Order: sequence, then structure tokens, then C-alpha cells
Amino acid sequence: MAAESKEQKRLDTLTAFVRSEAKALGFDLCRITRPDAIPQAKARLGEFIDAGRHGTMEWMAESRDRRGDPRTLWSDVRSIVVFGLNYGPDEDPRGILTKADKAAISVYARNRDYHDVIKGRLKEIATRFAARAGADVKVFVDTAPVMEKPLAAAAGLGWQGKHTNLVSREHGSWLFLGSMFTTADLNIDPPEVDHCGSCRACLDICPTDAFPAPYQIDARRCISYLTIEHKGPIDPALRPLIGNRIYGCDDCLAACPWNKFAREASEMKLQAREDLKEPSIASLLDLDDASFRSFFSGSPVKRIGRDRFIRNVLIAAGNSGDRRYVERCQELLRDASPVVRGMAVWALSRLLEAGEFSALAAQRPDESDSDVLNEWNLAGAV
Ligand code: B12
Ligand code: SF4
Ligand code: SF4
Repeated sequence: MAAESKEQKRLDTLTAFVRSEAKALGFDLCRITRPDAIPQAKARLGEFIDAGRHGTMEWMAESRDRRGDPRTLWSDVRSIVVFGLNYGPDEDPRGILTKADKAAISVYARNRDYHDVIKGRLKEIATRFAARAGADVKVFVDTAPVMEKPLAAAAGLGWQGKHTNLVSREHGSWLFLGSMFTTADLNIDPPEVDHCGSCRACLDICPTDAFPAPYQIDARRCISYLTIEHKGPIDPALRPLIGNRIYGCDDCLAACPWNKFAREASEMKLQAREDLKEPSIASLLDLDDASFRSFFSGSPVKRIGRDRFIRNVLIAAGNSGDRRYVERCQELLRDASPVVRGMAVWALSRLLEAGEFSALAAQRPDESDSDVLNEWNLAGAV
């Protein structure tokens, strides 16, 4: 009995330590679960991958066994601490969607890369915790094969809403997640229950109809996937639906009524940079490789590279109906990148009258890339 209560006291002290360290490092939430707490996740991940809903994110299929079960990733793990960092915006991010000359960058990417912000803190907490507990630790944020959302739900940070992301009663949809796996035992928190009820606001607002059913997403239709993860030409049927969203999308998150409890991010590095709140399409179309890297230095946007980024801006230009971009789009027909040239063709096919486009097509630059030739064909300039 005495030994038991001594062990419980040790658990209480260690658990209190990790919570107070998380708070001191600025995490908004910190809760703990066990590695066997997400028994359904593996099968659901399997269904997602078998249906091809991961699109070209091959790394999801390659890591499916480790991703689906934390114990396959690390057999010695005994407790998983999940951290949440609030990145709430100061206004509804959907406001920019009706400003045709502006380009919408999703809230999470309007300042510093959250991977860097969270990873640094996780490393600090891991070092201190390992020393205190005499245990092994590993920390993860986003890019590792860890199913962060079901783990966060099991730990009680919130629940997976019908848009599949974690919703918190305190922070709404605006939470980044990170985790620390450890060989130490800790006190476990209860899971959060689903508070979606009959609401389906996130499902109904999705511009590309990316939810085949509540709680399930088809990434291939999600604008976040299309503009960030997907490398080649974007499905022509989806381009008009993307509007002016050039990097990610927040519509389903922003529609959630639980955001009424959300607060603006207190971490300065996650508060929007003024020049990334409403950049103009015209200024972004002008970026070359060097100016792209410098403008997006420290931002997650940099990760996709200038060519994929300009591809996205060209879609916004094509959707704007604004002939001011015609001249720049014509210049981009000679860009070194095929994905840029191809999307310049599409944008021009939207911005020019049919006769003007045919005249342009008759004098188009020599082209050998099959994707770009396909764009000319699709646009009717055979
Ligand atoms: C791949 C990925 C994407 C893909 C696929 C999205 C997805 N929903 O899976 C794409 C590129 C589309 C994407 C987009 C975004 N992402 Co993302 N992404 C990831 C990543 C790397 C893996 C997610 C994953 O494992 N997906 C596989 C599916 C099968 O898992 P799942 O979504 O948990 O699926 C569950 C449900 O389908 C559920 N389910 C299935 N059937 C049923 C039935 C019932 C009845 C129930 C109850 C549940 C249920 O069970 C499954 C298992 O839990 C995570 C980081 C990580 N390592 O976890 C970040 C992550 C999920 N992304 C994040 C963010 C912020 C975004 C965006 C908001 C970015 C943006 N603004 O553009 C969008 C949101 C789009 C959306 N609605 O999901 C955050 C979400 C934070 C949060 N609060 O949840 C994460 C956790 C990164 C982080 N560390 O903070 N992302
Ligand atoms: S992020 Fe946008 S496109 Fe993707 S599921 Fe949500 S609303 Fe749909
Ligand atoms: S918008 Fe409604 S259905 Fe979607 S996650 Fe929020 S509460 Fe759930």
C-alpha cells in the first residue's frame, strides 16, 4: 500500500511537472493519453488510403502501419502528452474571399512556420522532462507518422469535428497540435465527447465538396491539398471553385460555431503579418525565385517553392475576371517552369474573349512539355 501510494505520488509530481512546463512554454493545452487509446484510427486510416483519398501524398501510404498505431512507431512508448497551441485569427478569414484583387493565404501560414515554433518548445520540454523522469522521450509535430487528431481527442483536448479537425470548447478550430511520446507512466486524462450535434456548417460551406460523409475527407478535393501538397496541374474542374485561395483554406474551420469562444493567438509569431493578410494578386504574380524566398522567409509558404505558388496565384488571377493581369500572364507563358506556363494558359483562357484567346494561341511560343500542351488543348486552342 505504501509502495503504491509512493508510486502514485511520483506520477502526480511528474504529471504536474509536464503540465507546468507546458504552460511556462506558452502551450494553451496539455493533456495526456495512452498509446492504445485510438483503436479505431488504424482501420479508418486504412479506409482513407485504400479509397485513394490521400491523392499524391504517398508518404501517408508508405507509413500507414506506423502512423495507424503509436506502438508500431515506438514499441516502448507508455504515455503520450499532446499539446495544443492557439493560432486564432483577429477576424473572420472569409472576409477576403470576396475581394477579387486580393489573394487569400490561410490563417496558419500568415506568419512564422508553426512547425518551427512548436518543435523548439517541444524539444525544450522533452529535455527537461527526460532529465526529471529518467525516461526516454520523442517529440513530433505534423510531419512524423503520428495521428495527432485522434490522439488529441483521446487526451481530451477537444473532439474531431465533422470537418475532421480537432475542435476545442475553449479555442474552437484554431489549434495546432504537437506531441511528446515517453517511456514514463503519467496520469491519464479522459477523452472529450463529440459536441457537433446536428450542426453541419463545415460540411455545407466547403467550396469543393471535399467531405464524402461527416467526419471523412477526400483530400483530393480539398483546396488545402490542391494548393499546398499537390505538385502538378490542378484538376481543371476544381480550379474555378478555388476562387482567390492561393495557399490553404479555412472555410470549414471558420464556419464552426465553437469559434465564438476562440481568442486571438497570443504568440506573436503566429499573429498575421500585415503584408500577408491581404496581398494583391498583381504583386504576387511578379515574384521570381529570389523575391519569393525573401518575401516568404520563415513562412510555411516557402515550402512549396515559387513555381507551385505562382501556379496558385495564376488560378486566382484566372478566377478574378480582371483583365489587368493579361499582360503578366502572357509573360508567364514563357516562364521556365511548365506548371507556371500551363496555368498561365488557363488563366488567359478565362480572362480573354474567345477571339482574343484564339489569336494568342495562333502565335503561342513553341512548347514541348506535354502538360502545357494539354492545357492549350483543354482551352480549345488545338
Ligand atoms: C494529411 C494532413 C492533411 C491533408 C488531409 C487532411 C485530413 N483531414 O486528413 C490536407 C492536406 C488536406 C490537410 C489540410 C489541412 N490541415 Co492538415 N494534416 C495532415 C496530417 C499530416 C495527417 C492527418 C491524417 O492523419 N489524416 C488521415 C485521416 C484518415 O485521419 P483523420 O483526419 O484523423 O481521420 C479521422 C476521421 O476520418 C475519423 N473518422 C472516420 N470515419 C468516422 C466516422 C465517425 C462516426 C467518426 C466519429 C469519426 C470518423 O477517424 C479518422 C481517424 O481518427 C496532420 C498532422 C498529423 N501528423 O496528424 C495535419 C493536421 C491534421 N492538419 C492541420 C491543419 C491546421 C490543416 C488545415 C486547417 C490547413 C489549412 N488551413 O489549409 C487543413 C484542414 C482541412 C481539413 N478539413 O482537414 C492540423 C489540424 C489541427 C487541428 N486542430 O485538428 C494538423 C493536426 C497539423 C498540426 N500538427 O497541427 N492536412
Ligand atoms: S479546407 Fe476548404 S476545401 Fe478543404 S475541406 Fe475545408 S472547406 Fe473544404
Ligand atoms: S461546424 Fe458544426 S459540424 Fe463542423 S466541426 Fe463545428 S460543430 Fe462540428
